[in-house]
Amino acid sequence: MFSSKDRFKESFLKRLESMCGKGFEEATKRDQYHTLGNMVREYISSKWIETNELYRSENKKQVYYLSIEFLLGRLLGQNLLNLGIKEVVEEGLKELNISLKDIEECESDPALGNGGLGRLAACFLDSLATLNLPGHGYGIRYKHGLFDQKIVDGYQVELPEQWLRHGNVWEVRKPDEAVEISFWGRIETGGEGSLSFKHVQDQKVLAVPYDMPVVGYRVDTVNTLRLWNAEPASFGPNQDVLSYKRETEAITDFLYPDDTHDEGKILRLKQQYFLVSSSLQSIIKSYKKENANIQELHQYVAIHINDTHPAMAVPELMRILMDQEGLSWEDAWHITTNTVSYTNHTILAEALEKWPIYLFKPLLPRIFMIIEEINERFCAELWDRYPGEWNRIEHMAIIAHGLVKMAHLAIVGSNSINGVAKIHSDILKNREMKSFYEVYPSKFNNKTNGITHRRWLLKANPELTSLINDTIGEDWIRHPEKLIDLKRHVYHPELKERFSQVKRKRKEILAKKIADKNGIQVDIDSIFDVQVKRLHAYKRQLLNVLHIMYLYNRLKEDTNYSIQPRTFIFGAKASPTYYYAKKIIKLIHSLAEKVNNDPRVSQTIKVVFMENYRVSLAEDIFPAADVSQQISTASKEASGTGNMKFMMNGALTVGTLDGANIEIMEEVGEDNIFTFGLTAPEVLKYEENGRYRSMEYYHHDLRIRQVIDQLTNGFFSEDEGEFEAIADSLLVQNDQYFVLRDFASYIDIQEKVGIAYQDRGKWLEQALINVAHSGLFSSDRTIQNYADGIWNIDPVGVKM
Ligand code: 26Q
Repeated sequence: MFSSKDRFKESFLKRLESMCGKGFEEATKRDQYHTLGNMVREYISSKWIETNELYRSENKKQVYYLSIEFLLGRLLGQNLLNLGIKEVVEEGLKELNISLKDIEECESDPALGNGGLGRLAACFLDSLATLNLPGHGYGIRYKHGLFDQKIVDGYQVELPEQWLRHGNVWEVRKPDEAVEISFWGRIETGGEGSLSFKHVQDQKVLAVPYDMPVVGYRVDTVNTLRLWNAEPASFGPNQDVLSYKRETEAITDFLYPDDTHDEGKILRLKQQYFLVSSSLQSIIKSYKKENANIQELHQYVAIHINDTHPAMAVPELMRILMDQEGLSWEDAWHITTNTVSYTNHTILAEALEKWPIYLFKPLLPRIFMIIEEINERFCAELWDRYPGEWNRIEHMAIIAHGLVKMAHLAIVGSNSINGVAKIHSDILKNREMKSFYEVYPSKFNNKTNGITHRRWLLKANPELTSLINDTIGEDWIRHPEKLIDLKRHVYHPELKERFSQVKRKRKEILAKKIADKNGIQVDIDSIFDVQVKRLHAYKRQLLNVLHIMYLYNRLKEDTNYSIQPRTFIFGAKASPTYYYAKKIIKLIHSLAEKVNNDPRVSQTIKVVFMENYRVSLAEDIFPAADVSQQISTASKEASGTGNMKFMMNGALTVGTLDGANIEIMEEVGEDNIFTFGLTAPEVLKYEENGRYRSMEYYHHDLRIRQVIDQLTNGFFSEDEGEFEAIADSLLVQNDQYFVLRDFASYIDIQEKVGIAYQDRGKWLEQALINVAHSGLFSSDRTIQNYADGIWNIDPVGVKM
């Protein structure tokens, strides 16, 4: 049906009638979307079946990537592209007077993640399939993904997201493969000789898998993303049926909207065990179908846990191996630790997961018993190694002070612990997890993050893709490191000119969106200066805001002050319970109001906040950016991945020496990036010696004093208390993230950016150099590193 555009048109029209019971004229856009989606799904299914059969028959090692989040983004366009049928479809539709883009926009954006960690998982799936690697995702089918953000009067309001409202063409429900999960109850110990454990009076929940195909780029491999849905298992005679139903279904109702600040909610713990237990049961079942010997599990199965959220994979695998497979503790431990590997995504102490025993033990009695045993054996080992060093042992224990420490569990129970950028992995080894590094030096390693260039370049920026193809051919798509071939051409006037046109076109597209949504007219010739990411104090959107306030003041005070016009674009969701973050959103809006309505200032600068930042919006933003703001306090951003998406689309980075910014600088060279601010060792030193005094910066720098005073003196012509909490964070609470300390150097670097932009030719060269070096940050490279260095898996050649 996709072999030619005429064939396609014919099938499409036929299918439209049979699926929607409507003629072509009556059919809505959504009807068209459903029709096309179904055709594509059918096209995928034979490859999917073939892949699964091959995995069964070849019986090679497979990896299972467990993640509480998969931030997929829309799938129709990506699947068409990966299958190599986008052009046929696009042209066929065109002849029917239908725009593919319009159809694509009918798809809801599956937002089963908060930000970086969830999006990384989605990029990894794309790379695994494309590299023909046998790797599958396991996650949760949240009924409601991350909330939709509405801005009302400058304040964030959260609305429930409803991605399943019109169904999901990409999923297949597999009720035959459902498994049962036990919560609550108690454990009866019995048996003679060898102990046995029976979980009684438990509450059972049914986990039903929904499988989604993961299509590799122009290969026949189709891997699986398995998302679990919670349903009632069976209704007992004396049960309160309604409340049981409500309680079970609640487990997969909502994604927790919390990015990095901890919320110890029992439902979240239930979600975690639900994911882990259903996934492990299903993995073991399918392993046992092909393999008689459970002792060899680790030779055929790798289980990766994306942060500590699925860390209960360690005790759960122990439980299955001992209680169900009858293995000894020693054998089970050998297999478990050789199967599980773990990625850490954060160094913020407050984000490290800890669960109170009083929540944990009653909900998961057997799992708790096993963790206690792991802890006792681990502490005994430590005692042998460090006799008498109670403090050290208590500090490293998995259970201490009434808390279960998930990171400690993950480290002890896995064979590999990796950070997500060089500096982050070094900080883990030398500071945050130093004591564990001393015990298990060989477990620690780095895997610098990456992004899939197929979504963030081929799909998001077809204009730049064509330009690259015209310049260096198409080899780079399969081998992204070959983007470096562009480097020979960056000084060619023709390439520069064409790149400039591509950027301009993409800025026009974004400008139109901004005009439609925000009612703000922005200048295409201004610098598009963008900061899009979750709102968090450590990411320092506030530093960006204070700089804009400073510019406003200068432009007001000095009519001769002339700078390159700039459009400051923000996009960010704040966790609904994060008071400070929500205040920053309000502040951005108040500032926009002030700046954009000033007849003179607004000719030079504008401020735009784009509502409901999400994957689909991101695909319009990255290609249009000139400047990428990556200004976290050094040492706090584990890696960042937006930085890579900007770079790949030819934006220049303004950044601190943090996370992967450092590796970006190493790649492009110091001349092609704008770095500023404290370094990580300087920040860590301040934190140790406590010598930072933000008040001194307030008193000694007039520019700082002016902008901070404006937060509380009615400058924004609102309630004077509105931004007091922000001013307090900077002065009364001594500015935890060193905003004032880095303020002056940020102003300097931003001034340099403005000047650099005016040398048009040079700027274009620098942008192209960034594109040329972005191949290193393809998730294909990252996944190959995981496959070789951690999972020990090889490609399986699916050929239809
Ligand atoms: C924890 C407890 C309760 C509820 C929610 C959570 C929770 C949820 C999501 C904690 C953390 C997250 C997400 C973290 C995250 O996205 N980290 C980012 O991971 C990226 C991929 O490695 C990095 O690039 C970023 O630097 C890092 O911040």
